[in-house]
Amino acid sequence: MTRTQVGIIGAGPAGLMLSHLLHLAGIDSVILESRSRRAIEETIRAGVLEQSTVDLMVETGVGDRLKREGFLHHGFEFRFEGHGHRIDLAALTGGRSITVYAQHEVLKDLIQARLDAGADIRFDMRDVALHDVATSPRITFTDRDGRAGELACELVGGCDGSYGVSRPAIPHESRRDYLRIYPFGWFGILAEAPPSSDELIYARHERGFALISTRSQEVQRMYFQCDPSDNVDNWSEDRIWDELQTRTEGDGFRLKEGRIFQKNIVPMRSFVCEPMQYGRLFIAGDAAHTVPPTGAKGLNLAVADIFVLARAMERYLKSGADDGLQSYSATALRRIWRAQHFSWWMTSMLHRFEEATEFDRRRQLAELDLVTSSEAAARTVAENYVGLPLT
Ligand code: RFL
Ligand code: PHB
Repeated sequence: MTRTQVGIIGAGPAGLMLSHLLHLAGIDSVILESRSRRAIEETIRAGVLEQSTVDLMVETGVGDRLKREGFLHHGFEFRFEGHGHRIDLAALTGGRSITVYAQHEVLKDLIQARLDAGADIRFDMRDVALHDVATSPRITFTDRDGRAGELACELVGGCDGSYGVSRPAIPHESRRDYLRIYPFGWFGILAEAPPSSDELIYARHERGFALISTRSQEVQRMYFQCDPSDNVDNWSEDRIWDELQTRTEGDGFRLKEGRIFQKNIVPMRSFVCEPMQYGRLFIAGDAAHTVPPTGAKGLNLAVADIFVLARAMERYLKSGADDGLQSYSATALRRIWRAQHFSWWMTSMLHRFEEATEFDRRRQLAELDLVTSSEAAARTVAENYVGLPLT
């Protein structure tokens, strides 16, 4: 049996950041993770970091590589009806911006920092299960050699993503789930090509949504709306490029094409679990909520939850005061619901809905016209996209 102050399930952005912030406050934690370090460091997911995520990483000493290798973007483009319209994030938000830096690079930096500081991170753990979370929590697991283990802790950080064991450990009668499933998914690719644009492009087209993002001067990340039950093998390179070129055409714009070396399809959901706590268990990040990726909020929300949770845990463990822990869920949920609204709004404004009438389509275009021609409306988009300050 191992003892620690905070037992953390999951070594994603939420779990690693929690362990990192607790360590800086002098608090011990152990992370139990079901995947291998290599799998975590190679899974392709998010790419956009809000200003406050970047600031937190830099201020807590894990932002050196991000500062060197991340791409600072001061704007992005909405593209519809064959024309691009720039949203000047910096001008509209008093100088705030976003940074394009892949999630797995954030994870590499956090894992390295934790291991350098002597952290106990256990990868490849199986059968992770929670016990007695209402009173004195224990976590049982099977390690990579097949041996049973047990971790006793004062508090638990449930940071194990959408399909983990933490959320189900909150009894049904003590929580409420809110769910919306969208009738489409995103087809994502990585391609060996130079950037086609200096900034991200969110395109609305009669054939559906497309997003042009980037990873480096040599690798580009792009997505297009698809049937969530489609199979990536139905899409040849030529078919993918035709679709992306069509959905982004206009003003003489052409995407620079190259070899596609990764393809995947992501389903789209909006989900919130309330409250995000039960007894001594506190869930954070995707374990508690999911947003469709259109607002680029998932990773950033996970970090924002942890910013609140780490302080509350520190206060409790150092002084016994549990007011921060008691209000964790309510504090985090305010930002979460605003991000839910923004992500839903961006999704509804940019995607093709099969059941949409001609009226719906004209209204959708009028909305895009509004956010690209009214400074007040553009500012609302920009403030939400760069993210609210951490409080
Ligand atoms: P994670 O990253 O899913 O990490 C959870 C970890 O827990 C482990 N785990 C377990 N460990 C032990 N026992 C168990 N029973 C376990 N079950 C699971 C998992 O192996 C994993 O390592 O959750 P976390 O930390 O809350 O982080 C959330 C973010 O990963 C997620 O919100 C973002 O990736 C969402 N997202 C984006 N977010 C952004 O902020 N900006 C973006 O540009 C952005 N783009 C995206 C995205 C997500 C995407 N996909 C693939 C869903 C683009 C895509 C395509
Ligand atoms: C990405 O680069 O992966 C990305 C960018 C913006 C989004 C979602 C994903 O809204």
